[in-house]
Amino acid sequence: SSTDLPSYKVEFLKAAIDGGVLKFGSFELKSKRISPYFFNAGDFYRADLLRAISTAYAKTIIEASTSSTPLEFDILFGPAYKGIALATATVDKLADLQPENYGKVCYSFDRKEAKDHGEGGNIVGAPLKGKRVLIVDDVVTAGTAKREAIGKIQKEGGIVIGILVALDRMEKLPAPNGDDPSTPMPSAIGEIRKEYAIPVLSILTLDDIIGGLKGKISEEDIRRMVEYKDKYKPSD
Ligand code: OMP
Repeated sequence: SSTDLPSYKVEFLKAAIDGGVLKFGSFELKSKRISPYFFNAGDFYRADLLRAISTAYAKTIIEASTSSTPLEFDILFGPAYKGIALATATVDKLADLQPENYGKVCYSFDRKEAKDHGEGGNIVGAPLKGKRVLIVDDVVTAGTAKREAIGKIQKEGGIVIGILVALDRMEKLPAPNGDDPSTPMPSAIGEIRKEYAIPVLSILTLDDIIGGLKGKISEEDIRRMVEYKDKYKPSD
């Protein structure tokens, strides 16, 4: 139930529902999967909602940093475009909450199109070369977008130490045979963890949403989420 979640996660989930960021219906994903729910982090554009998500990211980072595997980083990297506002707001929030630890943390993001005049380059914000970089982004489904971000950062000489997303949809990698749901495949997020040997953290998982929203949204929406979860459940 929602009472098992830390209060900042419950507040974040509430903001996502109240702000219409989390929607129910039928949505085609980047992976072509048809999902009964969609989480659009681009909809956190109102001041109170932006604060809700930057607070939740910052608290997830702080919580992870007091655990056995502290997250030590120099730069929060937000992939363009949605990640730009998220990384910038989160850096500000971290410095607000813990100025001693995070007062000098930097933000950075990529240009969608390389600039060939003026200062040039593919990155806006802190230069990545030789720096420890934590990626902040919206959602992981199949993991494709995160692999692209890691590639861009490594090309600039940055060291990716982890990924933080708002939502882990808990889905499996796409199967090579046209993503037939009956083909067993490992977890998309789990494969990124293994392949790059980095932590991948999320504010919420699909299980948190299902648990947190029971009794708060229609039983039919819950049933369709559970059914979808089962359909794309990882084999590991
Ligand atoms: P993968 O690259 O398949 O992991 O998809 C993740 C991306 O899909 C995110 O960065 C979003 O651009 C988009 N997305 C959402 O924003 N919210 C969702 O609930 C689902 C997706 C998606 O298309 O899978």
